[in-house]
Amino acid sequence: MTNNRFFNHCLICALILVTGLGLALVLPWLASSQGLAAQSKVPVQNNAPEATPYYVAITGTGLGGLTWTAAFTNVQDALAVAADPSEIWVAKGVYYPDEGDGQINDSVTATFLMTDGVILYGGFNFGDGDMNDRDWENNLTVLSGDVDGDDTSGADGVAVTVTEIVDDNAYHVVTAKGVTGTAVLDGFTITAGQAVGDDGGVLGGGYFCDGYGSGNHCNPTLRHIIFSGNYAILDGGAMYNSGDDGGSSSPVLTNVTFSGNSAGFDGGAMYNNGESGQSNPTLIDVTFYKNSSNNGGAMYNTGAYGSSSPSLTNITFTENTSRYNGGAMWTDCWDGNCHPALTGVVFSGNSAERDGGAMYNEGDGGNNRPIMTNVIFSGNSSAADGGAMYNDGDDSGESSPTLINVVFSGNKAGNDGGAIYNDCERGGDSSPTLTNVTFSGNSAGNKGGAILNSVGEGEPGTCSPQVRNTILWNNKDSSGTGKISSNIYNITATISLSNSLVQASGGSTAWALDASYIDGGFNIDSDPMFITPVDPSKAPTTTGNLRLQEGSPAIDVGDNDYVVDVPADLDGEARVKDGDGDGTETVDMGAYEAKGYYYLTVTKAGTGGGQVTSSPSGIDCGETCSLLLKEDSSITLTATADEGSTFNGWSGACSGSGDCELTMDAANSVTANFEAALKVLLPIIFR
Ligand SMILES: [Ca+2]
Ligand SMILES: [Ca+2]
Ligand SMILES: [Ca+2]
Ligand SMILES: [Ca+2]
Repeated sequence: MTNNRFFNHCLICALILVTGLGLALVLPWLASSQGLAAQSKVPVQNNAPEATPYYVAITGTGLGGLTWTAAFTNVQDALAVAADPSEIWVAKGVYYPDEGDGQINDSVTATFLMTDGVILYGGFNFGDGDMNDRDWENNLTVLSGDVDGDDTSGADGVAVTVTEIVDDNAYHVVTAKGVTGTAVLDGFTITAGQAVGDDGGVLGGGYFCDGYGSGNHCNPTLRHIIFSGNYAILDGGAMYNSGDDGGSSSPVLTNVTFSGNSAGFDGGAMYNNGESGQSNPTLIDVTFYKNSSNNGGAMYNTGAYGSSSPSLTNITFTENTSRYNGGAMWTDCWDGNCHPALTGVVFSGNSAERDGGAMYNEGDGGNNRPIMTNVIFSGNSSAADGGAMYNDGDDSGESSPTLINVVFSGNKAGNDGGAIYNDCERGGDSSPTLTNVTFSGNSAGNKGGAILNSVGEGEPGTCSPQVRNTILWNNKDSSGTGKISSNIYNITATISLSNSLVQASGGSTAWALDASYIDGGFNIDSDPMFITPVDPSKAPTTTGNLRLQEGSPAIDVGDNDYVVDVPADLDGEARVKDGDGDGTETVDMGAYEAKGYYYLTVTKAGTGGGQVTSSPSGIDCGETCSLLLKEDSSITLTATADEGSTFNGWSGACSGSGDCELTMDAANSVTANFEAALKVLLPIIFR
């Protein structure tokens, strides 16, 4: 099995790099801020050692831990002596929580306990003297729950999936209780936890963060961590954050990967419990890959009677699965308040066997208002409703996300709502606000290839999504493509559309739709000319490129008022550009702003005279001293002095006295300086 194992392990290691690479194609600004490839050597973090660190190495001698040679041979012995503040430096290798003085061998309740002021660093080679020598990705430093040593994991000791766990493993590999951000874990792989015990032992196989109960908290810091192959029989396969019943649990995670974790119930990787309390974790540069559960294949947030509003920045959810709802993420806000903030997030290839292939937003009796900026939903699928997203404003609750610069591409629902299903039955409200969203290539087996809005029967609710600067084109339902119903289907609901490209609508000038489609004006109906269209009959698919070709009718026809606070598009490019070269910057429809046109202006100065010409031609100054040029185009200016003058060089966007070469990534102004030649009066000498 070694080949297979090697391949699988490489998948995990490579994922960090490959993810960055894949994103470079999809979302360059996201990838650059992620910069994962560059982080294998970790620079010195905020705190320099407060004291001589304690050292841990398998090859140590266990003589006090104050040098590498005297290093403790297990992590528990270092934790036992580390006071606040201190650091523990751990060399590569596999470490188990049942090892160390006072530990009971093979005990499933053994756990590494985090405390305030103690920073654990993994990723060293034995003998490394400098934090900069640390290489957490190559010097794998593993905290393993396989206390009885019989798992089928490979030589590196990392469980790729939970199927490698055998017999007794620790209920929680790592535990924290009542800690602040000074409890730091940095540079480890946490694997093979198996939460199958009693009481809390069924939650958080990899990391149990206990902030339960009034006045309690659990807000640790995790950096450069991989959670792989952890299991919980109930919730939170890898990590469970308990802030319920008046407590709070809001850890901060940076550069973390959750891969191959699983839960018997909810939150395959992560469960954030803010029920009657709060759980608002912060995640930056985090990857969720192939995790699974009943609901929320990767992440489950509950803010029932409380709040759960995680902040997610630069996150990928890839190929997570749920047996019921929310293939990647579920947020349950039953009688609570939830406002997850997602910025720079990619949901790709996730699936649910019921509703919400990527995301399920439950507002049942509460207020669930996620804010999603620069998000891609691509190739997700659900067996029933909402191929990418299901918004449930059931039972007088609200589920109304705000979406800005979002793509729904190649998602598929077996039943209704190929991309989004808005459910406002039983007096609920599901009225998302969509600004600069692109829907194309999505498919529903029944109705609403892109969006289905359902008030349903019985006690009616409110479904009235607001759609602006948005493209709905070539989505598919059971009636095929090219109809309004194959894009949007309303069941006694209404939808307002303005400044949008709406297929089969006739546009605002020839509105062809019934009263459930409210024409807010300036809508159009023609092929948006995507660079690579997505075939909805191929959904779920992650292929395609929904940026606009030059000459697209969606360029410069949005309304700038809707993007006043939106500085960038989905590519991180300026959100408003002059895409048609008429000198006015107007926002495009859809998630991507097409390239703009910028003026190049040439000015002549000095006492002399001359001409400035360009290649390609267009500038011939004196006569023509300004030119509108396509963004990123190149132009070369040449100055030629008149007789009796000399060219004295450029100022402004160019310098020197050679040709002026410019790339038009903004408006440019250049000055050519000509000086009159000095008149040399030759003395005439008479003899
Ligand atoms: Ca053991
Ligand atoms: Ca075992
Ligand atoms: Ca534009
Ligand atoms: Ca324009």
